Amino acid sequence: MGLAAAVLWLSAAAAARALVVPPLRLDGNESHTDVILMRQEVILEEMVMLLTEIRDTLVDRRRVTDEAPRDRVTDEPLRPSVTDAPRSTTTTAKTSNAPPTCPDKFQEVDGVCLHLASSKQMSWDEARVYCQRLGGDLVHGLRNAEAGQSLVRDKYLAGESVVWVGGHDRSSEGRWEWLSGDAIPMDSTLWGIFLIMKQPSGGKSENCGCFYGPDEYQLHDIPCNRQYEPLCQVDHRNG
Ligand SMILES: [Ca+2]
Repeated sequence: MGLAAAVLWLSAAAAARALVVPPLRLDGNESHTDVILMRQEVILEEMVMLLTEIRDTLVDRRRVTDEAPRDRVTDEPLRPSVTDAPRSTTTTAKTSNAPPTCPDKFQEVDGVCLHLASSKQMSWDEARVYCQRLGGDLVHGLRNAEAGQSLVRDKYLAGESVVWVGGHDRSSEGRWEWLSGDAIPMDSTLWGIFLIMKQPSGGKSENCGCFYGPDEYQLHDIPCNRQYEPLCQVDHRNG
């Protein structure tokens, strides 16, 4: 996601405005080190203010969605993407009329057996274990991920949650792949944008994939130890 990078970028702009630094000593003979420390303090104050604004915005959005009547969720139209990227391959979740072939707790979405563990917060590794105990793993594969994206969008209002998916670049930094081993192309329409940064943008500190609610559940990279809900996938019982 690159939050730290975003904050540093914005703080650098703020620091550029903070060219007038008050003298640290009464005699005005502050050292070069003193001036540098003062400017660093200004930058840190700007960073705190920016992070506070981001936190307050997220809290407000969470409060609005929490207060929304749940029976309105399914009537909520899909909102336009922040990226305006084409979503031609993303469809609304459809439940098959065919006899159920998915194991308990799983539902069929566009031919895929999926389970969204709502209200269960855990790390990416813990999420894998959770899904494996149900006989599957975190959702993986482009088609399956798109079905999962539809499920999450239909279940939640935008911005309400963040969901783990089975994409990562742990094997080789910058080379994203599904747990199946299939590559996730950098130009995939699944990737979203955080602030001004096209995802993935977190480098070595962000190696796990999630569907990020504030960005219409587009794919983002994020630290693997964050606590989110698992989106599990399992094979059909008869397939
Ligand atoms: Ca990475």
